[in-house]
Amino acid sequence: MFCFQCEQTAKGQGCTKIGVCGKQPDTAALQDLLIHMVKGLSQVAKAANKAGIKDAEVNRFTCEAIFSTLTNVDFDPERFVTLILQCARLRDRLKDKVVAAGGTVVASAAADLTPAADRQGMVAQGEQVGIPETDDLDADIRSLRELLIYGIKGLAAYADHARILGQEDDSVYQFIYEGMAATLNDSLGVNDLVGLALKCGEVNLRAMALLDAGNTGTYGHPVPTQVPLGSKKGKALLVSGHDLKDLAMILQQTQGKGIHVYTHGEMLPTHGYPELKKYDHFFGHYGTAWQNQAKEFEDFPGAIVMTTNCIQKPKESYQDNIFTTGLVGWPGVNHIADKDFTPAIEKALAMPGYPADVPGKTVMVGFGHNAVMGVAGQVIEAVKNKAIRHFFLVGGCDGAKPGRNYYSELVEKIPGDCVVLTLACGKFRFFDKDLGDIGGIPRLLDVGQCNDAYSAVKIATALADAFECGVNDLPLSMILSWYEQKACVILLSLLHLGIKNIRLGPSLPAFISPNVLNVLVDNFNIMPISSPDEDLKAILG
Ligand code: FSO
Ligand code: SF4
Repeated sequence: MFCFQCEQTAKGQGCTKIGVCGKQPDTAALQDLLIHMVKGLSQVAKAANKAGIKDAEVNRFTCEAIFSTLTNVDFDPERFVTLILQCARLRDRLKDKVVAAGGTVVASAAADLTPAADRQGMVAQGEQVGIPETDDLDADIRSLRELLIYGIKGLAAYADHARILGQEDDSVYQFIYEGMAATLNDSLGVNDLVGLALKCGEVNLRAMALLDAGNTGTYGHPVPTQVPLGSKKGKALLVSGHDLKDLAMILQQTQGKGIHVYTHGEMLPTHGYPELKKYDHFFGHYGTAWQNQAKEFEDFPGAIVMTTNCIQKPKESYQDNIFTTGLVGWPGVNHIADKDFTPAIEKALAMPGYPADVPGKTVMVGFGHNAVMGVAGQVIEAVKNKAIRHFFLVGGCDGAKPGRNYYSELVEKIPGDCVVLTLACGKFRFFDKDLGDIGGIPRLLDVGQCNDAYSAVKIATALADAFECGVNDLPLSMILSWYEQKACVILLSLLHLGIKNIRLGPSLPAFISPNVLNVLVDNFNIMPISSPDEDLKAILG
């Protein structure tokens, strides 16, 4: 196997024997085969688009298949076998439609590949189509193709989340096909691929706007909300991941059953949504970021549902209490495919729950674009009268590798006349710190999940409009932490917007070649994080 798509890749170079995430070589090969076949399907989908054919099932499948290969989503090889067979079936059906409509399907190895009859055969096929060695391919072309694929993985994840809430745009699907097919096109050079990567960032803004419309249209705009970190006496069910609809269904299905529902990880910001917070039994938040789940889940006295990434290998101690749903999967873990969460509810009822109330701190969530824009006048006034000196966006993923203490230290050291906006699971390094307020404006504003990065973009552009300047001229610094491919596409979106001087850590992506890094540095002045003191000095002078 060879995989270097995430930040924790082995030795900062690539996982070759087994994934640091726990991905086994056979699953890695099946994922490689699926991605290769989706490239072929994308070639056919482009021909279909030319012939005026739309196929909603292919659009949905493509996003689900790509999202399944994102880090920490699906580790179950059998599910990939099913996806590979489905890919071939949908591709061949689409080819027939194109031919019937008088269109032409270009022959290609990826679009013509027939999956082997069994899993072992598919693994062998996957081993032939993984990421090529650099000797076989120019290092910069390989780097840019992979950057584009990882950007599309993030884009497909956001498009899938949006579709689940009824928000779709054909232009998003058409770009996914264009981009995936482009990674097979040997005539494309460095400039073409850089252009496509930035276009991926642009299209992602559309996907994230759709997701924002889906989330806020269905559950209302988040409002500032105090979330308890303690627990309530009684039965307990924990929901992790990013999928608001799954959470809403769980809240509905647990109503009146004597179970308190808690959030874990990226589900924390859901407490701010009016249509979710209305449930009395939606109690509070438990635990921190994904990489701490083994310890935290072991200690949770109830059932656990993972709605999306990031899942880790469950320990034996809680293997029977954890359930997956949607695209997330782990071999041997109970999977709820039909959204009837009865098995998880029954498990929660059978488990001890909390014997007594456990007191705890509270944290504040709910500072999406609507809430922040509601106090925009106050914020602008505070900047003008110098009560607020600078804004820091400290956002992104958390992870297990050392070096991420930088982010908590940085937030602690940011002076008291500065505001910190945060989003995604990286916030758990400092989410329960009391940073106080500036004239009633909290100094730590939780914008939401990584899925809400669009909110941060909206806030930044609204501030720029108010000050009649560009985002780069604002007293705003972006200090980002990355881990998986949703973070890659958010970065591409920021670059598409022309945002400069982003600090990125804890390490730079292994798939970025030195020349590609130079392009990013020359055009965007993107830089690695250094130390909190040095970076603060450079930013604030
Ligand atoms: Fe974190 Fe995982 Fe939300 Fe990522 S839970 S790391 S960017 O999948 O999705 O922030
Ligand atoms: Fe390694 Fe990350 Fe790939 Fe897992 S997803 S195999 S940790 S590079």
